[in-house]
Amino acid sequence: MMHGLGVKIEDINKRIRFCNYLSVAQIFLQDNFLLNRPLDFSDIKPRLLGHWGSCPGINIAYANLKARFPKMQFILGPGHGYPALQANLFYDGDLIQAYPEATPTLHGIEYVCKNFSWPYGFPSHASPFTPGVVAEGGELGYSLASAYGAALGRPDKFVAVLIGDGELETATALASLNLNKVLRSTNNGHVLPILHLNGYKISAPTIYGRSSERELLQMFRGFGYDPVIVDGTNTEEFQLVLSELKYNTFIILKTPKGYTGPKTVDGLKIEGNCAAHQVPLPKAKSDEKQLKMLEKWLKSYEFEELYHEFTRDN
Ligand SMILES: Cc1ncc(C[n+]2csc(CCOP(=O)(O)OP(=O)(O)O)c2C)c(N)n1
Repeated sequence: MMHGLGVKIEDINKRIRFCNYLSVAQIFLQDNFLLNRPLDFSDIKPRLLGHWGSCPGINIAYANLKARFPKMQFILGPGHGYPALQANLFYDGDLIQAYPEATPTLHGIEYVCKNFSWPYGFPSHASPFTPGVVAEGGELGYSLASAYGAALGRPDKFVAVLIGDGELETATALASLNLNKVLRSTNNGHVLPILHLNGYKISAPTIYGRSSERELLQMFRGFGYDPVIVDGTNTEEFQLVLSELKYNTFIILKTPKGYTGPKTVDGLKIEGNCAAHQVPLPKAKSDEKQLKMLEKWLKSYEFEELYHEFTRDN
């Protein structure tokens, strides 16, 4: 059903599920990509390498932004959520421009998943081999400055930038918050900064994750923004905020790190914790229990329905 906001909330949620599934599949699977048979140890990649924790928030941000601003330029602070970025580029048919095998078919899905973090395949981080990627990054802190730079002298541009909450602890990112004062003229494009508040870095909470909402709102107001807190798990709320953007809106996007992934593994909290940062089921290739957890996790996205719609519509 078309929402009063002019977008289909259901379609956005489906896209998020699609990209979450593909993110997990890229990290773990070397075969059985549609789960046509029970998952087996031989389906799992021999070396599990990637970052899950950031992916769900990236998928939420990308899907919501694309629905409202199809021509946006998207800048991703921490580039290690690459399975999510790649899933979205695949979904939109952007990846195929550089990789002809990334077709909207089962073969395309196999190709993208198998080649993630694979010798001579796709790297585990955003890189210059990725269509649309200008700077490889690696060092946190430059996303916001890059966004303002991209909009400079380009009134036609809409640049959305997802800044990691760990990233915003760097001096560079913090100082870049002042750039809104330089870019106010009408000759420049619109920059929409989004703080990806998933609460954690690699192995510890972030400062902003432990700040009160009042502290956060006051901080961004102090820099001249009009901050608004968005619950990333509520697509309707996100779309409402996107429909009412002002020139100085600053979105604080809250999602639990590793949202929709395993809740706990061997008693350790994963979802909503730094333990979700990289690979949450590291023993999936040898431990029966973890393999079953992975299967349950993948199945939770009900990918089959999405896959049929995706291959039919493209
Ligand atoms: C300047 C700099 N310092 C430290 C690192 C190491 N590092 C890589 S990822 C990361 C945590 C990033 O956390 P956050 O920005 O919150 O991203 P998330 O994965 O939670 O989305 C750190 C500290 C780095 N890449 N660059």
